[in-house]
Amino acid sequence: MATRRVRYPIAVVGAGALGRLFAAGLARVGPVVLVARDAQRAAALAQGYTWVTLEGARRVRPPVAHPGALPEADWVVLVVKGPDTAAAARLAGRMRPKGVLSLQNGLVEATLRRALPGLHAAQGVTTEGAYREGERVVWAGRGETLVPPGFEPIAQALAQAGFRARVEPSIHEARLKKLLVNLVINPLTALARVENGRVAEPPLDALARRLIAEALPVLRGEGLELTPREAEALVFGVARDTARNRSSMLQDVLAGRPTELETLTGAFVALAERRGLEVPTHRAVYALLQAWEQARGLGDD
Ligand code: KPL
Repeated sequence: MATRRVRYPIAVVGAGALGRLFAAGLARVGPVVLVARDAQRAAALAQGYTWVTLEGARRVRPPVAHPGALPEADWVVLVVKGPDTAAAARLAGRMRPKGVLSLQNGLVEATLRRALPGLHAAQGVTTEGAYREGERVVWAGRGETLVPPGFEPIAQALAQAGFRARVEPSIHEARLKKLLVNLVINPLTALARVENGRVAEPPLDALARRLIAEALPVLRGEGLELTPREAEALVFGVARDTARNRSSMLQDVLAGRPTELETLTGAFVALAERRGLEVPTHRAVYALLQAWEQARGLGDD
């Protein structure tokens, strides 16, 4: 006789900094399971980890699962890296959820929907800043999490857990704004090996302004109407709000892991090309980071 699987209200798929942050917070207010990449990582996480906030450090031990022993879940939150979207979405589908919400960087909704035909799946946005330091996860910058209509239970659970979270009807615009933020902060912090706040200061702010100016016509074509002033206020605002955070791309570079270069700057440069628009500064940061990845055998070739 088949044994019944445990069913959680929420599962977080992806045990990087953000996954650990959300799971630690959510575990304070209700059951949540954190799904790691494999049994070995799950076993290490099951020992617990340290969650560092401005108020201090505490030991947390949310339940952990892995692809070989998956529970069921009402709602799944995906926080894996861009290139892992399709595989993680299929995994999420095996948990028989009511809905799958991605809080990843880049524009991944099309991939998500292809991987989960007929399932309620969409992409939201988070600007929470967290990084890992060994087994510790540091909540280094309070951001905001916006979820599309239809995912109210996730917004409510996150808000109860102390995160700033709400339903955002104009989610497409929010996703494009987040993409702009990531196109500027992530490559600059990864190349200069600095925390997010430095993007709003000389000398990086000048480079940031160029990346913003080049990105705006391309993003306008996708439906984002922002003046350069508004766009700069947005990007520098996130940089300042998460000033002490290490961007996800910087964390990958420091750990010698492949970055989200292809699903962020790579995808953006390809989009600009399709629209016949020049984005030379984005191409330059792309080439520099691609060279770094290839020199370490991390890139595609
Ligand atoms: O999304 C982020 C990332 O690091 O990937 C920001 C918002 C820039 C926070 O660090």
